[in-house]
Amino acid sequence: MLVTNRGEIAVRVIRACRELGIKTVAVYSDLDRNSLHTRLADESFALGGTTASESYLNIPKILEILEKSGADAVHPGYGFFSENAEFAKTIITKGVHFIGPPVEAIQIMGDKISARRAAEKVGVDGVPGTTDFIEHPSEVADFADQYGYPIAIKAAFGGGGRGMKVVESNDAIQGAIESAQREALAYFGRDELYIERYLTNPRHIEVQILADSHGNTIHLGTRDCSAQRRHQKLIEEAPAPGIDPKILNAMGEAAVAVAEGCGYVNAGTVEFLYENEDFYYLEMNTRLQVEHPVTEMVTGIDLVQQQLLVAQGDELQFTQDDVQLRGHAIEVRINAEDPAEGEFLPSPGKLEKLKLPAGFGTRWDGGYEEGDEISQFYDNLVGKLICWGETRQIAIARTVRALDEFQIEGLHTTIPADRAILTHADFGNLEHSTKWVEDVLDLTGIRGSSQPNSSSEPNLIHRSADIEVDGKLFNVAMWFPDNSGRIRRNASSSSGNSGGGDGKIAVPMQGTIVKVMTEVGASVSSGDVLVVLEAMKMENNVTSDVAGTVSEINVTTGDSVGAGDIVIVIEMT
Ligand code: MV4
Repeated sequence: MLVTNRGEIAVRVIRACRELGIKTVAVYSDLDRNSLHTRLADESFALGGTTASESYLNIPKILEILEKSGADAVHPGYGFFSENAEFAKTIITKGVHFIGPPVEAIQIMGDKISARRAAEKVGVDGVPGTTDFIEHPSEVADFADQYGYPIAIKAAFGGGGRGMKVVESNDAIQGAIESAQREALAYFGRDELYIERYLTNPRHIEVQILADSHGNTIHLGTRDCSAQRRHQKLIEEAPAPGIDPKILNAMGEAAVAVAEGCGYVNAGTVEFLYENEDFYYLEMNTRLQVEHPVTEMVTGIDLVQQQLLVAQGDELQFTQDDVQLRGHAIEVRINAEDPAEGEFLPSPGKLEKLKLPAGFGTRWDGGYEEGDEISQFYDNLVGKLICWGETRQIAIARTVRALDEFQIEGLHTTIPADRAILTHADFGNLEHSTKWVEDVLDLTGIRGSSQPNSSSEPNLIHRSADIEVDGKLFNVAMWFPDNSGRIRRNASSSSGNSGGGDGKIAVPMQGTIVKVMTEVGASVSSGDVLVVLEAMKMENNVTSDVAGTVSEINVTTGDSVGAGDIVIVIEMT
């Protein structure tokens, strides 16, 4: 088995292969030479290069290694080429198993409009919307006349919220279309758009599908992925809580119908939006998902093992009636990001210390060991903590207990934010929807470590030590000035303004300039958008916090910028 991925999912697949006696071949970039997935694989081949596009997305190099290794199967993991029909076709054409669905199923579900049509064909309704590309802005206004605002404008070849814009009124239509097209073109190379009525407070519910090549298609229950921020899932759970079992079963049956309708084989996920006791089909993901472990924990079924068995032609060894859900499971994605009071700023670095939790019902799917590096060049997921409990309350308590056992030094993680979510009454009482993390949760004071507000002392190194005083053990946190001569950046606030209203406009995080919205000599007021920054997979407006005249523009479209870089200077009036 050639595993064309990295990090925790590569480790996950390699483990499942080893348990079945399947030899494994890993690939690695220059930065991943000594990574955990290469340490666990039977053989490892160098891809060369550093960035994802130079390495894990380098198809000629992957095919060369496929040839050299003699592998007769390829597992893509998730992300990268996992939903790329051309990649799957290339692999299959070489007589090599692609661990995933048939190419045609990938193609049907890759385009959101054909995916909607495929669902409607089997009687599964999506959110009220169109199944043709938007040809003219007037179509959006006409749709609004029929369904009212808000309306979601979505990229037909998009996913994960990219290229999705919400329109609240007629005068916002043109700008939203242009922004959605820009984002879709930048990310997917396609800018076709379609529209749906926008559900303002839905829960994001998905159904795990498993189908063999003998016509057996079953579902393995639901997952709730509503705790997310800017379309980045933070916490997932199974089964979806607080929903009538009849509705959950109806979602499961609808998902099976969609899978059967497109000739699906292997593992896949059908996504729904749930609001006011009703559910609407959203899209189908033709890959194994990051959050698959919560389904494994409540069903006792190893999904990667099932993928491998299905791919070698086996029939499923259990029927729909055999699938019995027990208890509740919660997954926390632990990313190398500083919650930074809600900014979630990337925090790559070396895992100087990584002590993991353990105990009953406590699982860690991680891609790294102590001493490994979390690079800025790849997804910053360190690993996933998955906890099972007889009830949701026990699962929550166990997850919080396990989070408190982590000892991670050398970089910041999202753990403080994850803990804030899990211990919040709204989460416990199921009063959260997909907008809750961004619109309701207060992350004031929640930062990468409990060090004091670092804006006054931006270069502090956090260390902790066990100190015994009169026979009693204390864990003492300390902060030392970091005199490593790093460049001091302009302290920047959340909206990208410079900290002190001095006319020096800095960006709040690393990213790419998508558009400069002003010019030298222009008069600007506080709050005017000056540049559009693509960061954290979204477009972010960087606004002025002063009034004056633009005197310097230091960037242009396509420039990469770091947190705190001054991009515009304004001569204040
Ligand atoms: C929606 C929606 C509400 N109404 N479509 C987000 C990414 C992709 N999976 C589809 N998504 C959504 N589509 C309509 N018509 C809500 C979401 C959504 C979401 C939206 C905003 C903020 C967070 C979200 C998390 C999950 C789903």
